[in-house]
Amino acid sequence: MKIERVELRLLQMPLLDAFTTSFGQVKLRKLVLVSVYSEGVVGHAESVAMEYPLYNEETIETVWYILAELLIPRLLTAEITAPEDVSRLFAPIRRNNMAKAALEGAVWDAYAKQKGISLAAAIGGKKQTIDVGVSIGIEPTVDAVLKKVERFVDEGYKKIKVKIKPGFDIKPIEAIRKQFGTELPLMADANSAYSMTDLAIMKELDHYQLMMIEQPLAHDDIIDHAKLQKELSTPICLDESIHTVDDARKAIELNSCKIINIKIGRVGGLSESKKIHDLCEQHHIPVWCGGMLETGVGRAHNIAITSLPNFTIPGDTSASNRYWAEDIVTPEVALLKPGILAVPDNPGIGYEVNPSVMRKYLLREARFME
Ligand code: OSB
Ligand code: MG
Repeated sequence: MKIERVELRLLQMPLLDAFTTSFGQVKLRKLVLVSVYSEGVVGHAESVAMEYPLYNEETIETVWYILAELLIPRLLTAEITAPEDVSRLFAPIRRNNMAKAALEGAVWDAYAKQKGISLAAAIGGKKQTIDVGVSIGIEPTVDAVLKKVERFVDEGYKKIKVKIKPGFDIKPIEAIRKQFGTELPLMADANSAYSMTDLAIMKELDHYQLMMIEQPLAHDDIIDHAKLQKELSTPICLDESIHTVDDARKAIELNSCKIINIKIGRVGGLSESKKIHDLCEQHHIPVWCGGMLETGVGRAHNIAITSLPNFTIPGDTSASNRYWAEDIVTPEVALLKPGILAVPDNPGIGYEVNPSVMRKYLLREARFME
């Protein structure tokens, strides 16, 4: 695969409504769109880093810097035969996984297009449709949460995830269970907002038959999570703590979690995502695909990875209209049936970038050639 050119674009897109987590609020989503030109095709992917280093250590600008100064120059001068070579090429550079994943993902899309197969097929996915859920941020009131849950339940989403933080945890969960019953597939995501001193709150949450509690403790912890898991019957799911297949192996060995959320960006790309998927499958740890407020480009990558068999729990890949008045892809990502997305079978990610929509949100662009 000869990589002839790489283009970076910084986009800023308004969210339909603000998304709030225990670590902060996003109203305008900034992201880096990466396009790789190779032997007659163009592959696309996006970086999921946030504007500030509050979820992980990366930011939009560190992603841009690492891509422009280190990763793209390496890729343009390397001999690669398959996308798996890209993660090996980037391995000497520590972390910066979201930067790596964006470029690796664009190469995967180009590779699949060159082969004339879907990205899902290129990584070994077999599912033709995937069940999907939706993530609901922290809202100003419990009533506002209930309204959102109602809307997404009506749209047929197969899992409802709500964000919690100290002071806004038991109340929304209790209210959701009261209105929607215990059959509703419900989980909570704490984004590292608690510590072991909050054990009493965790034990109270344990009474609500949640599918899982996601990342309750520190972003870099797998020890306390193992202690906490011993005290709870609700499965713990790790998000922030897992960056590599080795992290996943250690967390499984320590019983730090019973479920893993795989985000392609957080783990440095599709190749590493697949390794984590395969390891979890061997250990009977179900996985699901997390979201990072992606445009349709990132959603398409999430759909492709979710087509692997051990993605048995609905993820956060909702339709474009969950966040965007207009998405940068055509067609937009839309539910095939309530709570179900189709896995495209056309070459690559299966969605086209719409240049006129994309240009509306463009803040900066740069082009790199050997
Ligand atoms: O922890 O899963 C998370 C968004 C930004 C940062 C972290 C997370 C999230 C979400 C949103 O939960 C998921 C989505 O894209 O809908
Ligand atoms: Mg999370």
